[in-house]
Amino acid sequence: MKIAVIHGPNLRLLGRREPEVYGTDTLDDVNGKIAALAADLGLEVETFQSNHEGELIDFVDEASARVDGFLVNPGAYTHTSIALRDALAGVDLPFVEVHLSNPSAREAFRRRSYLSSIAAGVVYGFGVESYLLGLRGLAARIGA
Ligand code: CA2
Repeated sequence: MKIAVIHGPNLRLLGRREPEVYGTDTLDDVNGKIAALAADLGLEVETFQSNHEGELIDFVDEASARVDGFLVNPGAYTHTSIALRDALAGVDLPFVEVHLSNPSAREAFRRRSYLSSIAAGVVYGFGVESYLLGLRGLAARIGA
């Protein structure tokens, strides 16, 4: 089984700015922790980050031919992108939405997610552990 991890806009800044909100792990650190757990779970994993909505949508479409599910931190597109929702709905594979912070405890505009109602599950607020918990959930969901 194989999954793809998608990091949305600005997440390449991880560990370099706003550590009080997003922690001190860099994106490479996060990807390394995901890769280690994926190996334990017997999963293949590939990762993708983009600051561009269309690139994220193209990746969902292309990767859908070779993966069994997605672990997605859509960043700010969580709160704005009907197009990313449509892309994930259209490929008919399970995905888990994860966030480092708890968006519901922040500004009001972060309370709406266009993705959560079609996600297999959501994990918010545990820093890098959100990705690892989400990966475990996704693995169980795809029967890995
Ligand atoms: O908590 C999360 O994981 C978010 O998806 C992060 C997004 C934010 O727009 C969502 O509401 C919640 C922001 C990602 C920006 O990442 C940065 C990392 C370090 C420094 C600055 C931005």
